[in-house]
Amino acid sequence: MTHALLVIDVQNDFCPGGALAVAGGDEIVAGINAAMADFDAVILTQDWHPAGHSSFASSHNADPMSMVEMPYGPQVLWPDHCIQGTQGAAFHADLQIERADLIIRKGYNPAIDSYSAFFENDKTTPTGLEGYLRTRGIDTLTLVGLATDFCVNYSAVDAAKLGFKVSVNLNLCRAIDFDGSLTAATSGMQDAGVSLG
Ligand code: VGL
Ligand code: ZN
Repeated sequence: MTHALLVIDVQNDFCPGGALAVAGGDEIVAGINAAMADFDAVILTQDWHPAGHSSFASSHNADPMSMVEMPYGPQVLWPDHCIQGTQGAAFHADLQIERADLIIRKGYNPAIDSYSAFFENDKTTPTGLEGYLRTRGIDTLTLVGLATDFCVNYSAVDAAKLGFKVSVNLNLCRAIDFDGSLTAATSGMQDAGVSLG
């Protein structure tokens, strides 16, 4: 077994004071740093949107947290966040990014959002992470980070569907919890065979 820690989107915009702040988002950083030594590999994801991204409410003259129908399905419209090169897109200053073997960016395609670390929201365009994991012989993943009900959830479910053995350490995650999203995510992960701890 080769076991990687997959750290999802621990970025300033998802922490208190950020553009899409997740309550308690900064509380998990010390625990994630401490966990890194227990794994064969550490991989970070970074939400990385161009200005004017199609997932931004401001691009549709709509209210943040409203819904829109995209060619690939329904999409939540978010406040502008994690814009490439900004402080909001940077990792939390205390996160030990020097320990990462790989940093994978997602959400850079202006027309498609990407919650999952494996596929964009069209569910078909790969990010390349699967190939990286397989060529390194990584077969087991533990996910931590932000947000439990969006990027952690989508990444965990895709990883399980791809045949990886997947667990989510919920103590080292925090949720947006919008409109029932956390309850839906929890049952979706369980149905996909993700172990929740
Ligand atoms: C995320 C909403 C929009 C996340 C990213 O990291 O969970 N959520 N972009
Ligand atoms: Zn995003």
